[in-house]
Amino acid sequence: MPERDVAELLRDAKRVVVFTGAGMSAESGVPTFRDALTGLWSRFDPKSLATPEAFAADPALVWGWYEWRRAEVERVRPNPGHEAVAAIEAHVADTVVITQNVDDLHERAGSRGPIHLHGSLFSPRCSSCGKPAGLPAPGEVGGRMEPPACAHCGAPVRPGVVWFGEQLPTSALSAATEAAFGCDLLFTVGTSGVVYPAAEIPYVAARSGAVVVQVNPEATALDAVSDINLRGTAAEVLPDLVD
Ligand code: BV8
Repeated sequence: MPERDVAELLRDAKRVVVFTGAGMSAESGVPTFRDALTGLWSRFDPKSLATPEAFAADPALVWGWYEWRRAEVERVRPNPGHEAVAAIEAHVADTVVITQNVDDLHERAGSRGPIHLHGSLFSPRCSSCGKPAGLPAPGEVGGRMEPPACAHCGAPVRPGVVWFGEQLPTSALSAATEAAFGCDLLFTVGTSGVVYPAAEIPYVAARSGAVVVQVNPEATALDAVSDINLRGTAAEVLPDLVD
């Protein structure tokens, strides 16, 4: 189905879900999850670094990686793909954005309140008592950094993200599942669809009768559940779908 017809589907939709992954932020210059392993971290597999075990073994290595990634995000801007998602929300009142990304580019593009299934670089918390911690003042990043101590209990502060082997926030996952179950059109944008349970979301939408449209320059595991595949990048394809 060409992009023109997808624009028509969008015009007739009652509830839209936009489900995004690392590819959504690629054209802003944010390294995708796997591309973020450069320099000090280039010898690590993301699945080994983004884990509670890695943080317990070497908090400075892991905290330094996230502070470097946060500085990278602060250095860039939302791309036309993020802006098109915010435009969809302005056109279709009942639009829910669900992201696997830990950056704040959807918010900075004007999206009202994306559901962050895997947390955020901007919400560090205590690794022991769980209390929210403030963001450290900007400084030199790129290497090991000792995590700050929690102001309440003194334990190390950790990034506010969901690591491999950790449960997703129950409220985020149930809100996302409920939105997918009730939508009539779901866009999956810039995700390889391999990380669960997040990757379940497009299947929930498909099972409840929604049309699933994938935006990705490459084939992914989600080809299997997509009714329409728009083979292109987020910043190229999405702006053409909204007037
Ligand atoms: C959990 C935060 C259980 C941290 C991340 C089945 C069911 C449940 C769990 C599992 C399961 N099978 C395996 C598991 C375990 C695991 C998992 O899924 N492993 C995978 C690798 C097989 N899942 C978990 O551990 C989850 N937790 O299940 O807990 C549990 C239950 C009870 C009690 C305790 C525990 C937690 C997973 C969350 C991990 N955290 N992020 C951080 O960011 O550092 S995941 C991280 O990787 C990202 O958030 C993202 O979700 C994922 C990367 O995926 P993508 O976003 O898709 O990015 P990727 O680079 O892969 O692909 C980019 C795509 O974009 C590509 O397709 C590319 O073609 C495209 N692209 C590129 N440029 C563009 C573009 N598209 C459009 N435009 C462009 N310009």
